[in-house]
Amino acid sequence: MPHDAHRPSLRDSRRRAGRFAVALVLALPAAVLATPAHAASSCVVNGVARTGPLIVGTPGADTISCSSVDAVTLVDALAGDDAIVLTGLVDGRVRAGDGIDRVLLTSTAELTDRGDVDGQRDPDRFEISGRTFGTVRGGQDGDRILLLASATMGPRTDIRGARGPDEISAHPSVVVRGLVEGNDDNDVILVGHNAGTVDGGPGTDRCVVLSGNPPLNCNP
Ligand SMILES: [Ca+2]
Ligand SMILES: [Ca+2]
Ligand SMILES: [Ca+2]
Repeated sequence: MPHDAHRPSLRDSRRRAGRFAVALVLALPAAVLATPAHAASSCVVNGVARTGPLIVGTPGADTISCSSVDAVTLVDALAGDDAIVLTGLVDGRVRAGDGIDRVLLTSTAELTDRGDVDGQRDPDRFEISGRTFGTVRGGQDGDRILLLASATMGPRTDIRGARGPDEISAHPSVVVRGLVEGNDDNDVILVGHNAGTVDGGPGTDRCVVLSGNPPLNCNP
């Protein structure tokens, strides 16, 4: 039958198409592997370029700026009153160490949900303008964490004053998502719209929430 005569060639072309699809799928992982998932860590410590996985300051006052901190990198400013400026993706950990530190997360920065920034000992100051989807901890002592107008938060954002009487203050245009928590001691928390959780924690805390979910564990 004439139809039968056509069948083998149709089967052949289908088989060829199938082999091509298999080849394409097999080729994909190699192409994906050839492209790095993210850029390597890139910081400048007191004017000297540094890369991961361990980027350390000195026991004195350092100036550290990072355009990328990958997931396996620890940036540790050590003691001294350090200035840390984060301008790009922060997927790893940043520790300010002892001393009165200043940490800037600029408008071009993104702290991922794995990223972790800790002021550690002494009263530190954080100025946050970027996308903040990970953890920011004031550390010991009375810290000041400021979320400026362009800052954004996500469901896994975790901003904690930790120990000491802290102030966490968000610009009214910032929508709070995730968690803002004062933790121990008498904290002050000032936010605009709360779509997440604002929690004073232990102590006599003063919380001002303009709209959204009411704060927890705060004194009126
Ligand atoms: Ca230092
Ligand atoms: Ca510190
Ligand atoms: Ca508290």
